[in-house]
Amino acid sequence: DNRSVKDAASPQQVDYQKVYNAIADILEDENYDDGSYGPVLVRLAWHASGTYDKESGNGGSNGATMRFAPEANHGANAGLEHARNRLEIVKKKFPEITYSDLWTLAGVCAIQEMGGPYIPWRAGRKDGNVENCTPDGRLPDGDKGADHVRKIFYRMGFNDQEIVALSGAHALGRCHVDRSGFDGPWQYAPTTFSNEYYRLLEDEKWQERKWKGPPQFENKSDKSLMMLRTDMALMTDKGFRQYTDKYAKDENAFFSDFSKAFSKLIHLGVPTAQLSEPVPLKKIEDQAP
Ligand code: DDH
Repeated sequence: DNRSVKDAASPQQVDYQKVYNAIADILEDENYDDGSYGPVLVRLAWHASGTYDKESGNGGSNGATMRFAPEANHGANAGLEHARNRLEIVKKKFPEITYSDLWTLAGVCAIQEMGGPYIPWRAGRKDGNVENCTPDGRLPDGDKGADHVRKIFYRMGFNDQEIVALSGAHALGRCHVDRSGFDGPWQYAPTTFSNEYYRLLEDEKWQERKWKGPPQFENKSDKSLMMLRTDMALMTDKGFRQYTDKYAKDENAFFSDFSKAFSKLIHLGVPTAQLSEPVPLKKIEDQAP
């Protein structure tokens, strides 16, 4: 009886703008963190995609393998259950969408709704199974330097300019002691997408924080902001610094480069033949009332 083997809906059957709007609806929650699930949804899209390895071609957002225990339990993914659980509300309303499309679409929605640029997104990712989980260690560690950052991102196929552009996502959200061990936000308005991250990197004085936790930096002026060692590398490494300078001065250049690099990230490893044309996904504020 092949009626029990239900084919996944073809990408055309889903109204992605409706899914987008449903995600936009569940971003805010005054009882969660800084009042928004936006930042953790962006981190979910990034960690689902950033496992890509260009040599073997495995990893990446196709598969949504973070649903399974080995990958869900990787240290780098601590706390992402908050994002995955929140998105169950949307998955229940739109069971036809795959998790891998939903998680990447949620990242796009969160960035756009928090004031970021439009991000081109294509549908068509398929969900995999537990055998497709990637080995631990593919995502970056915050307590390391420029060499480590390059090794991790070159493996995905990114260059120095794209690395610096992608890192601007740290305008959003914060570190949580019970997730990564690190503590605090990178900027004063952590639910607003902007180039503040680069500006603060360059304009604040940063010193090592003296505490029992892992090595991180704090701003001298009021000690309420943080930078990881990997963030500091974007200022101290010559190859990275030219782009940090550029994005600190020119938010339009940052938005444009971030949009391209983030779009590349969330399609890594997805066979082109599987993907739809880019789906126009309007911000709520740009939709007719
Ligand atoms: Fe990140 N990130 N990230 N990050 N990230 C953390 C939080 C967030 C690194 C380490 C951490 C990217 C790159 C790097 C976001 C997006 C992106 C936390 C704190 C650590 C640690 C987690 C916690 O405790 O909750 C390192 C290292 C790198 C690196 O490049 C070397 C990139 C490329 C992105 C992206 O989206 C393109 C976001 C958003 C958050 C905030 C999450 C939250 O819950 O808030």
